[in-house]
Amino acid sequence: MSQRPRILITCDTFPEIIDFAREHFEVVDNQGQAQSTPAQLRERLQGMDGVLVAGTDRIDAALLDASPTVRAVSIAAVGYNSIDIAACNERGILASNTPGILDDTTADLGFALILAASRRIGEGERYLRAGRWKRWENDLLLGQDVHHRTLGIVGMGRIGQALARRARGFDMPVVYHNRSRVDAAIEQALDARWLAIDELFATADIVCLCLPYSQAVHHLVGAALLARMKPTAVFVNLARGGIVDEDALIHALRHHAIAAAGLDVYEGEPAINPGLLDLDNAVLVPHIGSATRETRVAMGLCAARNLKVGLEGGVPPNLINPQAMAHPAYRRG
Ligand code: 8YV
Repeated sequence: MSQRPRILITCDTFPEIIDFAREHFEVVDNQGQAQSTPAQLRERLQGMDGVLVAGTDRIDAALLDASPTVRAVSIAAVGYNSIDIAACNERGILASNTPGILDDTTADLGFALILAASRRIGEGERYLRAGRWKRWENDLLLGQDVHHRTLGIVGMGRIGQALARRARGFDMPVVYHNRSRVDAAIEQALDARWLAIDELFATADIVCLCLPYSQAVHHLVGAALLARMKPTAVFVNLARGGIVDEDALIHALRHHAIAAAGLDVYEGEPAINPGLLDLDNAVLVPHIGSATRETRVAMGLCAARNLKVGLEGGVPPNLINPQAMAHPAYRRG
């Protein structure tokens, strides 16, 4: 009988995913571990054929060299900036992700942040819980309207489009920036207008980042783009912390150069720039864009299925790097 592939699940997941994995693989499931340290990851990967990772696990060339049996890396996330794809390509290792599944859940959180930052929900709750609400005041916690305000979406992929669909219910004109314009049919359906990025920052009342991270967009949003925003504008980041120069954002918020921000992601997460913590006009949540049970289970199962197909010699449905299959180092299993 041929041996079943061995896989490592790097950290806590749901029983549905463990059950699926056990049907197909020999599994080291690591349950009870919120996260593996890099040293643990290196040790646990010894002898593994595949690995199911979370976005917090960094998969780089050195780790792959130290884990020569690994043939497939599957991330339970849409963003895969934590995986060195070029290093996977050069070693014939398949990499896959979970696109499509979390779009609506993440766009829901986007809207929650837009509303919370615009209408000062966090501030209001802190004020009330601190026992500071003594009387009705005409100008208590005045915020920014969301309805009929112009939403600027940077990154018009699946999540950006899901956000644009929600904006229609709030009667919001939508402008967007994307490296390439989306199909005219999509622009028409979403009633969305392409703008150059600096124009978008100047035009929009609410700017929301929905683009994938790459070195090319590192600190894309810094003092120059923030300076283009209106003093009443709201900034939301659903994408990756590294796209924003946090010191520049803190400066803009502290000096009320913009009205507010809603952030799900941070450059050094889970460490938070202390300057952000002092700001009353920033709504801060801990990278929970995809965090509903249904969506996280669907992401985990998708990642496990990608691994199964890849380790059986097939093309994973969400393969990121077809180049790896053409590489002499690719091992079909
Ligand atoms: C993940 C995300 O939960 O999918 C992504 O890219 O940012 C989140 O949905 C996170 O990366 C942990 O895996």
